[in-house]
Amino acid sequence: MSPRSSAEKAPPLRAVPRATFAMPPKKDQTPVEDVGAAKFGRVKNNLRMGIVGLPNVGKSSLFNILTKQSIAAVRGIHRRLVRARWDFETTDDGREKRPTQENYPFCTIDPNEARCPVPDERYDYLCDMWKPASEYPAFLMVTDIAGLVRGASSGAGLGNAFLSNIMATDGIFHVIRAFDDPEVVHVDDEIDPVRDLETITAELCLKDMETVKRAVADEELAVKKNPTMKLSALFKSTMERVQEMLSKNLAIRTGEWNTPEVEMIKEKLPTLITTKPMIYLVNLSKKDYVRKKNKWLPKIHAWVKEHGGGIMIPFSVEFEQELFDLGDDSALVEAFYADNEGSKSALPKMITQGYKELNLIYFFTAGEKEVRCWTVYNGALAPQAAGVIHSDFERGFIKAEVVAFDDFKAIATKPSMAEVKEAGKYRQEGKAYVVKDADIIQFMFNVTGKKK
Ligand SMILES: Nc1nc2c(ncn2[C@@H]2O[C@H](COP(=O)(O)OP(=O)(O)OP(=O)(O)O)[C@@H](O)[C@H]2O)c(=O)[nH]1
Ligand SMILES: [Mg+2]
Repeated sequence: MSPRSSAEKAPPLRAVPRATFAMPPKKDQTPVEDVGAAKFGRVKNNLRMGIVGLPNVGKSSLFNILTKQSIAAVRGIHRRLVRARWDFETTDDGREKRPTQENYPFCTIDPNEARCPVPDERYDYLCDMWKPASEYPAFLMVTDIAGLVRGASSGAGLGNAFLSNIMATDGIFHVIRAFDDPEVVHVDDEIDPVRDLETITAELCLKDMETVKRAVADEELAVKKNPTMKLSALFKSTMERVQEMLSKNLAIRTGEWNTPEVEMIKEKLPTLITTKPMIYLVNLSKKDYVRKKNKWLPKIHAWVKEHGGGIMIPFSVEFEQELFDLGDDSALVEAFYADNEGSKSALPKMITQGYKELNLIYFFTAGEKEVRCWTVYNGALAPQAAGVIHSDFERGFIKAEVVAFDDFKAIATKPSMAEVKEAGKYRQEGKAYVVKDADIIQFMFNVTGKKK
């Protein structure tokens, strides 16, 4: 049987949207660096970020905007695709039928979970080039979590329930309130984002401390029961260091750990919260966001730096909401930008950074039928990447035909690989190939081989 290619045998897929967000400035194609806490992360392709913070800081408001944005992006692409092929459906009285939220259930998985399209101009470029029948961007999964209060680790508020929700995520968007509004009560009365950072960090560290203590007790019990076993020096030293950091309110991800220690933490303490990557989102008033000034920003920045560093993204629920409410009327949007010193939405940056912190990348498949982003963890080998499309592709993997997006863009003038092949940029890669971000790939596979 002759080998088949992934383009011939892709499973049936539905048309999904392309992000309509503005793109941040394009960076050069340097390899993705190994980011922060990624070393503690799970090696999985569907990872999620959870929105965490004190009550009333704007978590659900942010989540709702992200969800509405995603639905709007879906609508936009739907309309574009449909228009390209046949007239847009109209209602009995001749008005254009608007796709409704119910048509796009995949944006909101449940009331607390959204799939946010990852904005990427490379993907847009491929869609514009191929004009495929269906388009499928990469998505970042985001979960809204209820507010955490002081004492949550010992059961205050909904306490442990929140913390177990956080445990189930792979990365954290930590929302911090730096907007003042007498109408919106602060749990601790006064606005003080640095105190809030301390409160949340302390709760997360306390919860982790509980996890470590339990793990140590379990291990000691196992040794007691089985005299042939003994606590390894690595176990003891790692657990001691973990406890030492937590007792000082320091997140485990910010420590310097060697590979055996990382492995030990992953094996014995898989549910730690403070190993997860964290992005700090500072919710400002619209006024402060636009003028890029707020008295707390330098203090928050200093705190983050002292606590192991991390990405801090200022944003404003108020600004995002107003911008979103303008819809896709470009004249109104331009006027809004002009009125607000050219400030743009911070949501695209949140999504792309979230994706990056989770150590995820995507490769493309591109053809007339479909242009699609496929998410893999950074470091995935070609057969594993093939397996994301279909398990047969991984089982029967023969080779991957690969061109880097930048090479394709520089060479191809039409939706075909012919020019790229001629220029010698169409590579044949085998099982040991590590997939790179934005590779355009076609897999060759043969499934007649025995199941391994
Ligand atoms: N003025 C102002 N109000 C905001 C802003 N962000 C959120 N709010 C208001 O703050 C209140 C609480 O916002 P939510 O988004 O529900 O807060 P939350 O963090 O999800 O709160 P919990 O779910 O209780 O933990 C709402 O009345 C929002 O309208 C903002 O940027 N400026
Ligand atoms: Mg909420």
